[in-house]
Amino acid sequence: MYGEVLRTSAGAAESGHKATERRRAVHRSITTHCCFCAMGCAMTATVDGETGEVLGFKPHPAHPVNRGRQCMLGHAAPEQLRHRDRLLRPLIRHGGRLKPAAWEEALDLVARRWLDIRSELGAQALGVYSGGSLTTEKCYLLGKFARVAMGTPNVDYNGRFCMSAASAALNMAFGVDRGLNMPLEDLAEADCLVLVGTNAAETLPVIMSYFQRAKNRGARIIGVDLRLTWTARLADMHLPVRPGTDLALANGLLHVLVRENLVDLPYIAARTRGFEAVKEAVEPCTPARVAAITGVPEEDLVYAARLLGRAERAVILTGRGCEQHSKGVETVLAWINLALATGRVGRPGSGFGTLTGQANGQGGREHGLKADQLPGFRSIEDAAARRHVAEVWGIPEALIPGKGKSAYELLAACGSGEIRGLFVLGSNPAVSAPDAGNVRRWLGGLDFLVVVDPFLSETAQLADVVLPGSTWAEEEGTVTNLEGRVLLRRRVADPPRGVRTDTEILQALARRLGAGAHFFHRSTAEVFEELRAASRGGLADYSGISYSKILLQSGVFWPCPGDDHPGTPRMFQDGFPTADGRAAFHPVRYQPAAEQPEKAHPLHLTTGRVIFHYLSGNQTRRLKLADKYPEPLVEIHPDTARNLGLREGRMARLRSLRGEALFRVKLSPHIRRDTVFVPIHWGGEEGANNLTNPALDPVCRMPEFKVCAVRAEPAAGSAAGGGIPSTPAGGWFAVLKSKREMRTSCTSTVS
Ligand SMILES: Nc1nc2c(c(=O)[nH]1)N[C@H]1C(S)=C(S)[C@@H](COP(=O)(O)OP(=O)(O)OC[C@H]3O[C@@H](n4cnc5c(=O)[nH]c(N)nc54)[C@H](O)[C@@H]3O)O[C@H]1N2
Ligand SMILES: Nc1nc2c(c(=O)[nH]1)N[C@H]1C(S)=C(S)[C@@H](COP(=O)(O)OP(=O)(O)OC[C@H]3O[C@@H](n4cnc5c(=O)[nH]c(N)nc54)[C@H](O)[C@@H]3O)O[C@H]1N2
Ligand code: SF4
Ligand SMILES: [Mo]
Repeated sequence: MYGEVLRTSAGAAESGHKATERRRAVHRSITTHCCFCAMGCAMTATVDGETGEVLGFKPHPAHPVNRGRQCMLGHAAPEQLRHRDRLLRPLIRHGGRLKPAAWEEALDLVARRWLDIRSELGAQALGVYSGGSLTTEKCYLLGKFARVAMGTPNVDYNGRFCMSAASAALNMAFGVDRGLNMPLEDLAEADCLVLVGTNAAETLPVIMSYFQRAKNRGARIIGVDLRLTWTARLADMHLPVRPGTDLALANGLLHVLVRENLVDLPYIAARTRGFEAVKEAVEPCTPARVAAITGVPEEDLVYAARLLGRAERAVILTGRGCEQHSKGVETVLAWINLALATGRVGRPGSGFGTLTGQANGQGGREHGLKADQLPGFRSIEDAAARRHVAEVWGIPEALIPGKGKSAYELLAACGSGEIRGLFVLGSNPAVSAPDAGNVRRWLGGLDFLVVVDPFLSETAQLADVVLPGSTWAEEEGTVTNLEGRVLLRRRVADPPRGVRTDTEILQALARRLGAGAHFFHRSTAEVFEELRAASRGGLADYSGISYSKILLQSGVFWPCPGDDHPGTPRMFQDGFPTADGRAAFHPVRYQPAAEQPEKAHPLHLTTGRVIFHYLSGNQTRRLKLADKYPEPLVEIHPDTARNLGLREGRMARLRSLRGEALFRVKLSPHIRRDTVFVPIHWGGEEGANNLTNPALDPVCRMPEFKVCAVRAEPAAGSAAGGGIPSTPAGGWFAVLKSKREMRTSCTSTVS
């Protein structure tokens, strides 16, 4: 399936001409995987065998993840490879401006400044900030680089802003964090799907084909979102919840299920612990009370509970909508309680899962990019885990630092002066961190900021040294998709002339820091061999996975603890990896979001994605696709807009206690009247994160991206600009291959 197919191009026009004969090229087909979302769609690149030039990409017709489908982001991804904005030389700041420099000069400077900071203030004054777009090999190497080469405990990644709430809840309830603990195929087998705070139609578009298959079999779908999104339109029921109240909704549903005897008592007795405390906790969560908190009508709540409770097989899936809150962990636990009480987890076509976002959001969090973890999902505070990893790394255990600071706290430590030198590789926190105005000031005030990126990001613009990084198709490596399937991204093209791969950069810096011997890998495959060994015996055990096995099986699901082990598509069939083999219920009680609307800031603000752009936008704002959505739009209900004097296509200024931002107005009857939605893909004065609240979840340190209080007012500004993109009939699913599948049958409207 992944094999390189050699074939000769012999176009009709070429035949017969000697000159063209000579140019007959041997073309190669190389299978890789999309760099954007966590579906990990397989794509095939055709490469000129003589020149190495990439001639084109198309979705892989047979790979089981996407079977010939891809979305418009996947289609646009290859434009990055030879984009004119690519950074081709290192940049060093001189006299306030970034100027081109030679590689050796830039690398020497970076190492020298880090060594200076380290000897003056200690290694903990250095930090590493990274992201889930990187391959698992790079994540592994960077985690090791921070601890072994730089010697600092302070390494974390943007997954803290993404998956950390679900990750903590999964660990607490099931003993392990794999986003989907069942294969994607199971989703198509469900009779009821509950989609909580996910707009998969725009964020994981290809997954919609699995939902649609379930629906075609008669499955009932419940969508929980404060907007009637294209995802919610696939649903039979839309529950337009008030932002930040999903926990109350889940408890209310469980209350009804208990009352109506729709819980699975034999499953609860055999496979779980702690149900009685949860039953008690949901006792007061009557439909009337829950309706008052969530805004979801009582009868809809009861109807939804019955749909879920009576379905033979049901899956509950959460997205960032319900997770990115200061009560994110408890909210996910509340939905897990529902899945456990109805006996779903560990059964075919059933279960609970979180929809991982970034291409390698899963692999990144497994192999050592988190401040508290070592490879294989090992705790950095566990003595046996430390010994195992120290042995693989060939260093004394005492040299592995302890737990470091979480992402937002790492950035805040740049502001307080605790961190003086930061190394950013694979993230753009000047746009994507909460309360970004402050974060930009903190980053700008550092003694020494180094950024590695293929494009000059807003964070790179603040740096002292910028190193041109490679893109996904320029370096081989594995990624783990949202279902826990380890995939191999093959290298399709060489980096542009002047650019080094991320791995080469880490190796060159390690040498200069005196740690070269620990980073002496001759290939990515060698890094993978090391990480396999480091993961052996851990929860995310990759020890039985090899590149050849991935190619043979179209991906391998972890855990895969031995060479002859086939991998584990569906987990928990025989038990949970907890001390007693049971899943744990956790009683949770609703508490309001950290910030509520008040007179000066009367609206809820929520933030999220549109299909045309990816995350901080540093990659996608440059692509042709951006013409379809060139500037950020604030979605607001027409009645709310009228009261505030806001008009379609004109500008609005939003203000929160933290800052302000400008957006063009898009009227939408599909959003709650008390809430406005803005996309996150811009920085500067269009930055959603100028407004957001950095209140953190006490357990996982997730910021409250999804709800804060704002006011909105008309702003001066031209009515020109990109205009409001119109939505194609049938919604964005129209970009998927089988348009025929797209029907909507929503039964409720937004209040
Ligand atoms: N096109 C595109 N695709 C992407 C990305 C991208 O940037 N662009 N990013 C990738 C990444 S990293 C991630 S993490 C995923 C994220 O994927 P999603 O979780 O699907 O994305 P969001 O748009 O952040 O949020 C989903 C929905 O939550 C709703 N929402 C907001 N607040 C609440 C609330 O309090 N409760 C409930 N129930 N719903 C709420 C919003 O209206 C929104 O429709 O997408 C991945 N895929
Ligand atoms: N308000 C609000 N804020 C949010 C969210 C939200 O919903 N609301 N969502 C949060 C979530 S879920 C996430 S995941 C974060 C993500 O936020 P960021 O981490 O800022 O996301 P990206 O834009 O993917 O940043 C990746 C950077 O690395 C570069 N890059 C990509 N691939 C490579 C590579 O292989 N090598 C190198 N060297 N560089 C590479 C890209 O050009 C880009 O500049 O944002 C969070 N911020
Ligand atoms: S669904 Fe995700 S992985 Fe597939 S093509 Fe689109 S962005 Fe890429
Ligand atoms: Mo994410």
